[in-house]
Amino acid sequence: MRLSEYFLPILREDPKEAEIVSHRLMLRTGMVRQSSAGIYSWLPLGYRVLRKIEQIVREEQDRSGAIEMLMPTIQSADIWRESGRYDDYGKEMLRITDRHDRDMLYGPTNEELVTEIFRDSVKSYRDLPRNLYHIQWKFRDEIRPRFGVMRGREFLMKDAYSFDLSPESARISYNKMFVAYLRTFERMGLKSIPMAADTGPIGGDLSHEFIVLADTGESQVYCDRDLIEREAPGEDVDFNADLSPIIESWTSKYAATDEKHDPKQFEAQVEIENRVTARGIEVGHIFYFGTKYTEAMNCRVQGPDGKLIPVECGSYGIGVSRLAGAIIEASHDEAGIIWPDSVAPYNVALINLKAGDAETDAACNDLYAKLGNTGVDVLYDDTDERAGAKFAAMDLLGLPWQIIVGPRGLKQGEVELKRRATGERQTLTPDAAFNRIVDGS
Ligand code: 5CA
Repeated sequence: MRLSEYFLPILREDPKEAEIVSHRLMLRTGMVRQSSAGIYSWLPLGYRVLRKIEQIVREEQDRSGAIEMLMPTIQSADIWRESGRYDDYGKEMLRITDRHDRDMLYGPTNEELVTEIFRDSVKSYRDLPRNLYHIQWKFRDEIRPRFGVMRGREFLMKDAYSFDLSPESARISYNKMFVAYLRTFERMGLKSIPMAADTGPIGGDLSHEFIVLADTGESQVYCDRDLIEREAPGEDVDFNADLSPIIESWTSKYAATDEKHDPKQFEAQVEIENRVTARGIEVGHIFYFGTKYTEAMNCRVQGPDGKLIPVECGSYGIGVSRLAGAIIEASHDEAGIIWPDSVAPYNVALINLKAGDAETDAACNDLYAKLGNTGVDVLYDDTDERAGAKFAAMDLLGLPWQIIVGPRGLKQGEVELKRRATGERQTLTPDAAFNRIVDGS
């Protein structure tokens, strides 16, 4: 993309309303724009990041055996009356009346809707287990939307729902999501920590939150240092194998807890030198709630003996739009964002120091075309801004690589290559710069 043709409304000043660094940087780099309290437009640069995050989430859900679908944002109140949650949900639910005076709502989550679909489509034990997920906008009328996309009213969530015949089988489905989550966040360059959690309005008796450590996190967490230093399961993990040893190693030997729980228990488990107190951002939350919704909504399947069995369920959420903010919280410096390669909106910032100079333009055009043809996404600053402003803007945007091309270097046949994360600079030929980027760091 040529900057001269792009839509990138960078702000020169720090926006006053932003209390935390990710919100400030997302507004300054023109990633998002608030349209009402807690409701955002994703401008072109931000939308690219959102799609990359979404794609990683999707790939890891698919790998674990979950099946993608798409449910609507608007739901009928009837199914929420059936489950008993219509009144419980209170003011957080955005209620809508259609022209026929029917009660509708903008879905804050989808347990009811997916249970209704499953109930009406699946009759036999032979069709279980299944895990259905979608990536769809949700609405929760939060009292205090804040921190930009981190606590919005409208936000993008991945929510998966597992359907099993027995509690043991449901536990296997839960474990698959647990491992998929560890892998998902690791691929985004995040250290996520699973923490035993309360189930709140979703219900049930087994639940974990996945927390990313960052100074501006909303909750105080205590965790074992070993947990922070552990690596997530690799690509070779077999989702059909018994995953309980992996889950055990992340939950019992190591420990994490938060301020809502008794820190005494944590202190009993974790030696003093290993105790870390930090702030955390909740990027995912998984629940096993058994037959809570299926009993209320009469979702049963016929077992091998012909008897009807209520289906065992869990639900599994990831805050897709919140992750854009969480990644910035975890990866930035004074100059701006430092995008991990996997979610960067573009891989390379190509900076032309003398737009209009025939030789410089030609060298830039050549690199732009070659990188583009290799599938490397380039944001090409072909404008006639002064060099200092271009450098500051590109550091602010935080793309993983910068190639700086100017007439003086080109006289020696050279360009400069900079790695944003480390600040490391190298002078080399355009071909060598190209090769280094294509080969990876
Ligand atoms: N039905 C379950 C699992 S699908 C559920 O709704 N879980 S949840 O309430 O914990 O939400 C799942 C994830 O969505 C959270 O972990 C969080 O990352 C994200 N999330 C929740 N509320 C917001 C919000 N107001 N703004 C941005 N992200 C949010």
